[in-house]
Parts: sequence; C-alpha cells; structure tokens
Amino acid sequence: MREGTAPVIRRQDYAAPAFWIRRVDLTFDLDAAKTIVASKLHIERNAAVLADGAPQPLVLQGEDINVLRVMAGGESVSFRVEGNLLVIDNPPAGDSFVLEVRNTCNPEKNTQLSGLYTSGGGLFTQCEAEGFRRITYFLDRPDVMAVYTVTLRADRTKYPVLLSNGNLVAQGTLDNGRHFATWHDPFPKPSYLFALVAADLVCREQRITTRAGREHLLQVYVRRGDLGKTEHAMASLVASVVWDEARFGLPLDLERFMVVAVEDFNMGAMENKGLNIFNTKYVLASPATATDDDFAGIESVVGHEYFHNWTGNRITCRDWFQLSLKEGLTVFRDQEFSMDMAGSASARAVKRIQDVLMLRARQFPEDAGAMAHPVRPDSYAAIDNFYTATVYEKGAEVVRMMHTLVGREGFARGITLYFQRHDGQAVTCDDFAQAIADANPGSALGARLDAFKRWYAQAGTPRLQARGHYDAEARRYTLTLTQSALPSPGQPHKQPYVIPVLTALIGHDGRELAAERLLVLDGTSQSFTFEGIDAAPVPSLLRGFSAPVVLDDGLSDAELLVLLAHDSDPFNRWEAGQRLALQRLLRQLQQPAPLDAPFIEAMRGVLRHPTLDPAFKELALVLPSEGYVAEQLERFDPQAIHAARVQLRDALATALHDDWVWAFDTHAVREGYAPTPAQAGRRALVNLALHMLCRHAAHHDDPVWPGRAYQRVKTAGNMTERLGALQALLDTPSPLADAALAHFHAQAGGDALVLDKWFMLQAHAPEPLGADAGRAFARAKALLKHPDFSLKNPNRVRSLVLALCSANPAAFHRADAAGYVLWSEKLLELDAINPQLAARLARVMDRWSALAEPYRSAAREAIARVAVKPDLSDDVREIVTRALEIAA
Ligand code: B3K
Ligand code: ZN
Repeated sequence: MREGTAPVIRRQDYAAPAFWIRRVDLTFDLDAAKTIVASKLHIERNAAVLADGAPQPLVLQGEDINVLRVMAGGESVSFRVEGNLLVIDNPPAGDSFVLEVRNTCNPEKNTQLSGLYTSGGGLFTQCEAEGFRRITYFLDRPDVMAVYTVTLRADRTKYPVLLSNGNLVAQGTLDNGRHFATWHDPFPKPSYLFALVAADLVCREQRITTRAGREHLLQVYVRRGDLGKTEHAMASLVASVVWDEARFGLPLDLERFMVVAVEDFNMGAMENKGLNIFNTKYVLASPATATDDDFAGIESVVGHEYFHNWTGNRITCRDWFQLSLKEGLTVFRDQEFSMDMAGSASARAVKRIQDVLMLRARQFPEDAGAMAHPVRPDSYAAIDNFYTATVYEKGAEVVRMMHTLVGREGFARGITLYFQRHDGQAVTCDDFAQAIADANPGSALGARLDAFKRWYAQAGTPRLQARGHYDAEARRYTLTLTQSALPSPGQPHKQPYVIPVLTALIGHDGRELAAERLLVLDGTSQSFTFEGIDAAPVPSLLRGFSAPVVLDDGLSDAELLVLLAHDSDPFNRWEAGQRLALQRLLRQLQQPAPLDAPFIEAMRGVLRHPTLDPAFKELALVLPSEGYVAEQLERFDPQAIHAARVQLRDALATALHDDWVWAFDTHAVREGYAPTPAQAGRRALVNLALHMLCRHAAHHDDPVWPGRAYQRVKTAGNMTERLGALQALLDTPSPLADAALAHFHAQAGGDALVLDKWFMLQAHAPEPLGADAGRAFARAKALLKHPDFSLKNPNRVRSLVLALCSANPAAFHRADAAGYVLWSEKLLELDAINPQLAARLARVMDRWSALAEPYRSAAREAIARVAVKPDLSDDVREIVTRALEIAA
C-alpha cells in the first residue's frame, strides 16, 4: 500500500497533460467487499503537447485497486502496472481512442475514507484531492475535465438509494434482487468532483424556482430517523440558492441538487457536482441536539459547498497549487452569505469578529510555524496537507482585500468578467486576480496588481506599525504607516505588500473627527495626512480588520479606552477591549497584580451598556485565548499563560459579580427556540455569566451557582444552554460535575453528535490551578478507553484526541511529557488507519520550537520518535519532517 516516500511536487513543474479525457462512462457493480468498476474513457491526444516531440505513453494513476482488464480501441492492449501507475506505452494511433478498464476495489477495507468506502452499511465516496484513483485508473488531475455517465448496480435491499452526479436518466430492476440507476452530468468536471452514494437513506425534498423561471429539486438525504433534523440544512440550502443568484447573478444550473449526510467523513463536507456529501455534523440539527454554533456552522457549510458549484466546479483549478482559487474565494463568499443572513450591522460585525478570531487562532500560528506556506504554495509532498487555514482563511482575506480595494460593485463586475472569460475552464489564481483588476482598471487594485499578488506568494503575517502626529496649529494629523515581515521557511526576504487600511479619526470625546477613508500602503513606509482636524485624534485603524496583519498602533490605555467606548466600527471597538486585556495578560505573566479599576470599569461599561448587542458583549468580555497570548511571545510557557488567564478571568468574575448576576437574570430567552443571531447572542451572554458565577462560587465555597448549573444540565430546553451549564460546572471543583456528565451521557441516548460533544467538553475542560492540576488530562486520557470512543470515526477523534492536543494547552503541555507520549502513540495508531486525519493530529506540534523548556525539548523528542518510524504515511512524514526542520 505504501510505496516509499512520495516525491515533492513543485508548482513550477506544471505541464499540461499529454492526453485529455473528454467523456467517461462508468459502471459499478457495488459490493462492500468487492466492487467491480468498468470504465470507458474517451481519450484525446493533447495536440499542443504532441507537437513538441515523440508520441507520449499514456500514464494513468491508481491506488489500492486491482486491474482485471485493459482494452484500447476495442482490442486488448499491452500495459504495465508500476506502483501506483498504469502505463500504456503504445496507445492506439490517431487523435482519439476509447480505453476500457475493468478493476476492483474493496470499500470495506478502505479506512482512509478516501475513494469508495463504507459507513453505517452504506457506500460513499470522497475524491478530492486524489481519491478518484482509489476507485479506478484515471488522469486524476483537476485540469482534465470530462462529461460523466454513471450506472450503479447494487442489491436493492441493502442499497435502495443509488445516487451520482447530475440528473437521473434511467433506473430499473435487475436479477437477483438487484437494481440500477444511471446518472448523467452534463457539465464537464475534474475527477475530484465525482461522487456516488449507495445506501439506505430517506430524504427531505423541496422545489425551488430560479429567476429564469426554471424549477429545481433540492434533496437532503439522511438515515432513517434523522429526517426531523434536516429542516435547518434545507432552509440553509434554499437561502444559499437565492443568495448566490441575488448577490452575484449565479443561478442553480442542475435540475436536481442533492446533499447527503454521512457519519464517517474526514472533513466538513464536499462539493461534488450536484451531489454534495456532508459530515452529519453539518446537516443534522435540532434544538435538543445542536447548539447555536452548530446551527450557524450548518448554514455556512451548506452555503460554502453550494457556492462551490460556481467557484470551484464551473471554474476549477488548473493544478492543486491553485487550491485557494476555489477555497479562498468560496470561504469569502460563505462569510459574506452568513453576514447578509445575519441582518443587522451589529450581527454582521459579530460574524466578522468570529471570523477574525478563527483566523488568528488557526492561521496566524500556522504562518509563524513549521508548516508556514504561501496562499499559493510552491511545493508539497501530500496535497491533503495543504487544505489549510492559510489556503482557506488567509485566502479569503486576500479576496476580501480585493473587495475592499475595488468596492462592492467593482467586485461584482470582476466576478462577472471572471465567468465570462473562464466558465468551463481549469485556471489559476492569476486568472482570478486579473479578472477582478481588469474589471476595475482605475481602481486601487488595478494600478498595483503585481505587487498585490505578493499576498499569494509570500508566507508569514506582515507587521504594520502606525504612528500619528498631530499639529494643532496647522489642524493637521499625519499618520505614518510602516510595514515589515519576518522571514519564513525558504523565504528569508520579503517585498512590501499592498495593505488596505480603513481608517477614521475619533476625538477623545467620542466625536468623529475624520470620516472613514481607505489608505493603501504599498511601500515600506508612507505618510498620510488628514487636514482640518480640530483636536488631537485617536486613530481607528484597520477597521473591520481590513488586512490580515499584526498591527502595532502604539496607542495608550487612555486611547484604547476611547475606542472601546466610542468607535463606531464595532470590530475596532471589540479589538480595543481585547488589546487592553492582552496587555494585562502579558503583564500578569511578568508580575501578578490585581486588575486595575479603569479596565474593570470599562468592562462593566460594556456589560451594562444600554444599546450594545448581547452577542457583542459576550465577545468583548471573553479574554483573549491562551493560544493568542502564546502567539505574542517569542517563547511561551503554556502553564504560565493558563495560570495568568485563569487569574484575570476570575478577577473579572469577582469584580463584576453583581453585574454577572444581572446579566444572567435579564437575558434569558423566553420565546421558543430559534437559532437567530439575536437569540444566540443572549444565550451566549447568559452562558458566560453562568460560567463567571460558577468561578466566583468556586473561590467562595458557594454551592448555589454550581447547583443551578447542575439543574440547567438536567432541565435546559436546548443544547446551547445544556452544554453551557455543563461547561461551567466542569470548571469548578463541584462534585456535581460527575453526576452532570453521567446525566448528559444518558440523555444523549447514543446520538453520535451529542456524544461527540460529551467527549469534547471533557477534552476541553480547563485544568484546575494548584493541587488538582492534571485532573482534566487524566479524565481525557481515561476516555480513550471508553466504549463509545473509536479511532475509526473522525468526528470522535476530533472530539477527544484533537480537542485535547490542540485546544487545551495546559492539559496537553505537561512537565512530565505525558501529553506528548499520548500524542505520539495515538498518532501512530491513527496513521495506520487514516493518514489524512493522522497528519492533522501531527500538526498540533507546529509551534513546538517556540515552547519554553522543559516542553520544547520533550516535544522535539516526541516528534523525533515519530519521524524515525519506517512506515509512516506520506502525509504524516511531510508534517513531522517539516517540524524537525524548523529549529534543528
Ligand atoms: N473541497 C473540500 C475539501 C476536500 C479536502 C480534501 N482533503 C471541502 C470544501 O472545502 O468545501
Ligand atoms: Zn471549499
């Protein structure tokens, strides 16, 4: 199965294929242990490549499959199988020919969940990036686009539902209790967008009419018994179809659009043409089983996959280095969709803050660590390792900057031009940027496109320094912006970025002294002047987080307090509070001290504010995460950061005790549950208040609030409140915590997604300070032996192992290295089953070289122990090799 170490693939080496495949006819005899695939490929020589030299051999990829027969032009042809390649040295002469391949594969044994595999008695596929070759031999690369006709044959009782891409063109009965279905997808597509499903499923249906008056059928397929949990997914799908047509003029292009939920899935979902396959986590939701965040996640992932139908499927990637062409753009689109769905300006800002929190939590550390790579990477060993926060989230920020530079209308024009030029093609990030720029020749982007594209080429997070000078006599404010960039692997020196900096000036009394203006920094350092400024202003910089940079604005506490109290940009208002809190956290690491009154009063002011949204208040009152604090330091001690954060958080719990009681009492949602931003915001604030009150109680031996939390676990009417209460209780020494956990487990009644929460909650449980330290780690470690735990189900692995190792620093980074031992053991076990997921687990060590001792040495040892194993997957090998390279 493993064929030695994978060669490194380089972007510069791209060459067009020697052959195209224009049409594909596939027939599957589906069986869990042995599926037979008959494939008929209509192949055409690529005249452009042929002209360059001698006729080329035909080389197809295949992995873990057995070839039975190969015919070309209706006759048998000689071929050889070399590792994962099938080589035909002398394909038939002429411009085109038909190649027929018959092969088998074993879905049951396919624990990698790439290719054709089994889950819960059904058969499902996942082909992106290179799973199609695990089904049949093919030119498995995204620039080879073909029209597919697919016939599925299978046992009718086991597999009553037979689905593939496109439209159903025939179905019927066969001998021996079998049946068949034939699907035709009229749109040429790369093999990574192929999908099939054969399973015992039921579906929710809805018809929808697009603006052109065409009717389409939408279907959401789930297991029997889950139909009641599909309403939100369907509503999200309908909203997505309507939104893409309204905002970008992009209508649904197939008669039928299907979403299928599957329990074993390596990621969130997959945008296969007309047949999206989803992790159950992003389809199934009821108020009793899913939180507000889950509901929001479903809306955004359903949107994301649907939007891929144009950005990814109709126009796809020329090669995998261009992944951000579809992913960055589609994340941008799903973010905009969620914001438009959220409605109010405040709810939009909350979504933006959440997106930036995620960018900082995942992408910034990636950009500073062993796996740092540009949005358009230059090389890879395993492409699945590059479905990263950089390609997705930073890629989305790059698109957002273009949007900022050309404006909303200009961007829409750019998208229109992009489709005029490239519909039906496999293209590059350059083609996209060119279309946006060409549609906006006089814009801030049009004039600087080449420099702007450094965002695609250079890794690392740029630093932006801002310093202001006010000349009272001249009534002039001068702002000097300076950028710099740290070296990253293989990129010691960087050229200046084009950085859009949305800026306004605010008076110390809260008045706006200069309206918002777009400053564009495109050199190392530039000054911008504001005339007619009456009083010394506070600059509100980088509004809405207009560029993915680390900002040093040199503002004083007093100035940040002005922004926190008055900035009309809610993002910057939130950011000012976070900056104040961060400074205190960093000081606490040096020298523990009580929280100062101005900060406490500012936080009280936010909490008690008459008009701010509860959702915003909750975000503003949560201290920066331990991971974010770690990112500010050259060397970080996870235990010290954890202690500092707990101390300050508890200080806020005590200082604002009466305010938390007030917040808890006055924000209860009394209407029926709805996953709206307004209700979700109130629940979030109530949950935070309850947590704070439980922390206060923990310091005062007060059983009342833990008792109330326990009651809420038992009686809450929805999962958001139940989970919030349990989370609060788990952060206390109360003996009720165990009883509440047991109650929660029993109430789950075996529901897999609820059990995932039960595991994750414990994996995330904060480590107590003092004598009980280690309790959270011990609990999580014991759960690895729980009968409901399994390494075979990715959601379960993410809920326990990944949650512990990536999101609970104080439990994971232990002086006795027990966390690293657990990591290396589970990593190796998992690698033998599912390399893609194992590689994700490997990445939790990305930042090992910034750890303080003794963690640093112990982490390096653990990585080295893994790296010497002879039969690692290419995926894991690439990650651990890079990790050891950064600080040899
Ligand atoms: N395109 C898929 C991700 C595939 C991951 C392959 N390892 C989901 C998405 O981004 O929509
Ligand atoms: Zn995507």
